[in-house]
Amino acid sequence: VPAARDRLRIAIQKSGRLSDPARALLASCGLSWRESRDKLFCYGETLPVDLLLVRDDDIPGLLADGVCDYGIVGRNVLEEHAALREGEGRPQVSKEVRPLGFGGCRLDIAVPEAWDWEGPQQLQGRRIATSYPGLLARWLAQEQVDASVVMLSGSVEIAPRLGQADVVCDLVSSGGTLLANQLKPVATIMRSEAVLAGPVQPFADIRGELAQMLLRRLDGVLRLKD
Ligand code: PRT
Ligand code: ZN
Repeated sequence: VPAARDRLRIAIQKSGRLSDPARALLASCGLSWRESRDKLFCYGETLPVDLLLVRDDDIPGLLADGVCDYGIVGRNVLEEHAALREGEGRPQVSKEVRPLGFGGCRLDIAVPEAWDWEGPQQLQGRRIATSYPGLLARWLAQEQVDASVVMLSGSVEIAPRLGQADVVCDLVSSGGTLLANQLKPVATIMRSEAVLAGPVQPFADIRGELAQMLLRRLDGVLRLKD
């Protein structure tokens, strides 16, 4: 059982695509912070809501360990963590609470431009490079395709040219990166955007009230946006 706390802690990406919009969104909810010198921790001034600035990949684990109460992270990262947990037979302790409307992208299968795409069965026996082995394995099982997953933490699109894999499963937004690597998207495994992730279980201390207030403000801001 995690210790009682009287402040909320939200993890956001330290630097990357989601950092600025995440901060801007929370600021428009009326939050402000006094930054610590090392800028890993921002102490909430207007409300007892602090920020932890981390790598996006660390956010699901920080939530699962109860180090943070909420996180702003790509659905792709959150769901990958959930898929790996599920594979290990561990229960889910965090979930998507709100979609946030920025950071949109797709997790796509992309094949060499010259391929005539006939469907997922064409991936049978192939090597697929990805940074999302959990989500890919889940999709392959659903499509009843037996393929080998080559885990790469970056530069996935170059893997076919390097002979490391036949096709890729990677995030796509404009499609420019695929094009530059002579690949074309043929199937979408997941549609993603930034989400607010939070606990499955409600808070048993004052954080419950803080969370309700935060969500109320967030809903107001999100409603104004669309
Ligand atoms: O340092 P840290 O680990 O925190 O950052 P990171 O480099 O892992 O993450 P970052 O900032 O690149 O991405 C954070 C999140 O942004 C992702 O988890 C997605 O939810 C979301 N997002 C939205 C994207 C993209 N769009 C995107 N295009 N993440 C990555 N990309 C990549 C894509 O894979 C391709 O290689 O950007 C490249 C360019 O994409 P195109 O299609 O526009 O050419
Ligand atoms: Zn990352």
